[in-house]
Amino acid sequence: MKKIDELGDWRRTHYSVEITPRLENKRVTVFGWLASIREQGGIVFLILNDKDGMVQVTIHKDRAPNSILEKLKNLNEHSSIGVRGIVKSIKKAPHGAEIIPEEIRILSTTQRQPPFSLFGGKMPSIDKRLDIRVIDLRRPKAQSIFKIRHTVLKAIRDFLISKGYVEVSTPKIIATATEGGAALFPLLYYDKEAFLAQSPQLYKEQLVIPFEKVFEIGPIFRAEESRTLRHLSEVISIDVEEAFVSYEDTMKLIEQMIHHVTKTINDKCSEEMKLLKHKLMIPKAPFKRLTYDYIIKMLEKEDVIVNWGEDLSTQALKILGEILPEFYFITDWPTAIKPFYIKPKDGNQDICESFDFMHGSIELASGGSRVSSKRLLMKRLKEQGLKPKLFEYHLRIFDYGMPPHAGFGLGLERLMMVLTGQENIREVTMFPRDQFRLAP
Ligand code: AMO
Repeated sequence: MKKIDELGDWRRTHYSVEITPRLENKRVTVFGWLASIREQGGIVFLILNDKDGMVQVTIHKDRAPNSILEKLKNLNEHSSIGVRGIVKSIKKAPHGAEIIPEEIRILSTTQRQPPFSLFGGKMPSIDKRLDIRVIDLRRPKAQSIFKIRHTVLKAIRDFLISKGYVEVSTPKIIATATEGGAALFPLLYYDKEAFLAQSPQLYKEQLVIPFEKVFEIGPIFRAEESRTLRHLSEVISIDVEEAFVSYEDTMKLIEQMIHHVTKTINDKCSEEMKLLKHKLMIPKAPFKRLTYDYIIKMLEKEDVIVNWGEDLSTQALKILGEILPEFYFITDWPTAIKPFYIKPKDGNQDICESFDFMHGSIELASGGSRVSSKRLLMKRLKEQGLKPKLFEYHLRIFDYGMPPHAGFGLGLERLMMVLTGQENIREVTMFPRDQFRLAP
């Protein structure tokens, strides 16, 4: 058994990126994981990797204390270690400085090595990486993706809060389906049947009565039967709902939000974007608004037939991705293929005040003006084969002054795919869930 040291009273004084010539001759304590050990002409170079980057620890074998030489025998890559030593400037090291160690504490050793290198080389299948996801997440590319995700979430929160939206949380164990019955996860709630929420839809609509402008960033659950590059069973949804507005206003809000998010990424994540080799343009508003009718005519010219009233097939979306490699909206969908809560158009009940917000072939969000009359909502429920009685808890609210309202739900993972140029939704999800994956 290799000997493990205690953390004891050691605490970090600096992160790797802070070890610069500015600290010349200063004593520092750093922690991290051993990324590589290399020996060259009696000098051992340790590269220590922490959440921010790399630092070099240099051991001159002829001068180093015996205790350090002893420790070297026990070190292997991926061990977590602490190093206390003196900073020396050296041009070739990361950030222009290295640490000459006085003491090393080995805080864990490794039992085995991952089946891939964290710092380049050939990658195994994504499933092999996902099996040890937190190790995979140490790869610089993954670190970049999740730093950008963190920035995106903050930018969205900041944007919505600055516009007066209140952050809410709604139940994830619910009584009825909102987005169609097939994609539901049922569960036993004490002795009753319940479901995991497919969206916060009915709750966010109700919450416009007390708060008028609300948003939620939280999980939604979809029992997707197919394994694709853009579907998961658990997704983070950015849901917005607002009283006294229509879908037109909601589309404008999305434009402003996307502008703010892309600008923030360009300002704050340029290093990460460079590492991902992805260029992100700040899109010009207004984004195109193309009606469903226009889209199916456009597809017909490309020999892709979508019969009026049908959803867009995978093939149709692929073609759209080639013609429209940008942000755009598809508006005014057939009422019959949108959920019961979407408001039919005043002059033509066959189409509704709805939109899908797209980038190329990817649907990022959908939204619309909502039905605010109880009578119409009951009619729409029946038309969609749902029982108004099951929605009694929701319908009763409409007796107390439900205002006209509109909103949208935006999938964070799909937005992240577009923002970071990833093909597989799993790359932008910390612990993806799909039909075949329930762990880790
Ligand atoms: P919708 O069902 O279109 O609308 O979902 C909204 C957005 O959520 C994301 N999304 C998914 N992402 C990955 N995997 C999935 N299985 C998945 N399912 C949904 C997509 C999608 O555009 N209540 C309405 C929204 C509203 O009208 O406010 C709703 O849920 O990005």
